[in-house]
Amino acid sequence: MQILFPVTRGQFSFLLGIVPVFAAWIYAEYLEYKKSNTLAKARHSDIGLVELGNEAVKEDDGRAVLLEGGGGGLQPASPKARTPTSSFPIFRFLTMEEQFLIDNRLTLRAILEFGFFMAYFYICDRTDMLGSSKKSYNRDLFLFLYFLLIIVSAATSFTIHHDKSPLSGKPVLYLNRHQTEEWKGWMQVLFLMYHYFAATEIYNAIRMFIAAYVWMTGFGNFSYYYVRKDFSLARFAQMMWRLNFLVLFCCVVLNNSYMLYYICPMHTLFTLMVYAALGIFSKYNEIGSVIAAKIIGCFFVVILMWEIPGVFEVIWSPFTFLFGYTDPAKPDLPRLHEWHFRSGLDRYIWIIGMIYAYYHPTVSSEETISFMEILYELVVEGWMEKLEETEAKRRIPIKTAVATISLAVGYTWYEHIYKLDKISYNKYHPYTSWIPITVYICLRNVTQQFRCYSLTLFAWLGKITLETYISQIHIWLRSGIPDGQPKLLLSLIPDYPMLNFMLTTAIYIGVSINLLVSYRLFDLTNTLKTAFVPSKDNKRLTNNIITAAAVSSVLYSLSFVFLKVPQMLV
Ligand SMILES: *[C@@H]1O[C@H](CO)[C@@H](O)[C@H](O)[C@H]1NC(C)=O
Ligand SMILES: CC(=O)N[C@H]1CO[C@H](CO)[C@@H](O)[C@@H]1O
Repeated sequence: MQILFPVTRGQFSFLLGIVPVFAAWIYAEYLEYKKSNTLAKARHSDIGLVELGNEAVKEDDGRAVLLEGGGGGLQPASPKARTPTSSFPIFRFLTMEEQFLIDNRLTLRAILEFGFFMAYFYICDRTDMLGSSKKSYNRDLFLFLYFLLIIVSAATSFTIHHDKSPLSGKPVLYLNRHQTEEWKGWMQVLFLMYHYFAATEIYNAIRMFIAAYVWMTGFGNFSYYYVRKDFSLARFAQMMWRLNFLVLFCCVVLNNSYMLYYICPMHTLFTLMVYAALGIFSKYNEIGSVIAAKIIGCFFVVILMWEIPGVFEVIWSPFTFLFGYTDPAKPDLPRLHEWHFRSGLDRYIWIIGMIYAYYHPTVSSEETISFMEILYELVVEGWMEKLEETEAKRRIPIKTAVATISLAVGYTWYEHIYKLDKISYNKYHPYTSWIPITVYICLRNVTQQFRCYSLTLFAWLGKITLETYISQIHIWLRSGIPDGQPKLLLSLIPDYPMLNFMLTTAIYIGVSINLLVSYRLFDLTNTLKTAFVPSKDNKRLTNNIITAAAVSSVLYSLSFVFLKVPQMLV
């Protein structure tokens, strides 16, 4: 195996960090094994009873640590461990405190698993151990595979949901969770296949899908923050963690820029914008005119940043280290070009998502009646209610009208906008992407029945979009060089493209699910932490952040020494 690029400091730090975790995990497994052995022995002997009692107490202690410390072992629970140094779990880790290791065995294992996947990414994309092949596009094959998946998923996972909406008890609303996840799922499949087969002819559709994701960012996050009103630091950290954890490690291990995975910075930015829009003066969110003002404010910010030439560069140039990107294939473009282009394409659609969320029935609650809501209720909800309640005879013409108008609008958009070539389409995209999204939403909920159906397979794929998006570049496709666009395919079975497609896809989906699980494990510890010690939460979070910063800088300096010294000796 040949490593194609010199090892960077980041990569070496990662290795340095993972080795002690590995050692600790082995030791923890050993301790656990020893412990269960003693327990088993104790059970078989009479004199062991006292000992058994002691063990049981210890075990309870351990559980307390787990609950209180959220598995991250963030606070000592046993009196023995309550020394000043051990308030930072990192010290307990470094001193290899036995109880700590036993309690956190599963976390250690998750970290290792994660490290293992990162190593696999590296082997696939940065060494010549596995082969690569060229992409080839065949429309027939592309459509065949896609429709095959739809048929399979319809045949095996067609589900009818009978849930009622929690607020009103009315039957399923449009845009319920199943629907948005399914929507994400089928878009994601096309998006990935577009990359795999280099289906350039559907470029405009892919732009649309990304707009739809960003729309959902606005929609989902607005609903969440509007209803839950949870603007805490913990929630914020979880959100950032969810969006950027994997991508951060991919950047370090594969020596890539953040912008190579442009979906992540883009969603992070728009999520932050929604968070800021609702978080600032959040006390007044109940007042309709405040929300209206906030939405106008969002438009204003977007117009300022993207429509006035030069402003974008001024605002973002201090962050070039983070958002800069140079494609090795196009080295002449300015560093911020990619960020400007990608974020600019979907600059408005998240606000549209917020507006839709505001008017979504689960969000607008009965107590807060503003002028806009009264208007809305009169015009749309009253109308929709009538739509559901009048007899089928009257309902059908109205629904047919809705469907016909939607189809007509959709068709007009398709003829006049979608069919444009890539460059002119991109010019219109920011201002027109709301049209097909609205058409889709209307068609998706024409009837109550339609609203209840969903394809679980797609909904399930919709849950791992972030993982599949990030890992495709390295373990399904292949970029081959740092910051390179994935122009090649990973080839495990040379000369058998379809078989290879099957195998790499299976591994790829498997890894993506595992990555999601490793997130979840961390998530779970976070949830536990928030649930069990809300008051001390922020302190721990800060502790964790400080620890993370300290550990990474120590590792980074160490790797600097390790990589420099041999060079100086030579
Ligand atoms: C907020 O948006 C991000 C990015 O799309 C998404 O991952 C997250 O689930 C959203 N949050 C909520 C609560 O919907
Ligand atoms: C036919 C029907 O009920 N369509 C509704 C689907 O959801 C959109 C979202 O706002 C409504 O506008 C439609 O009336």
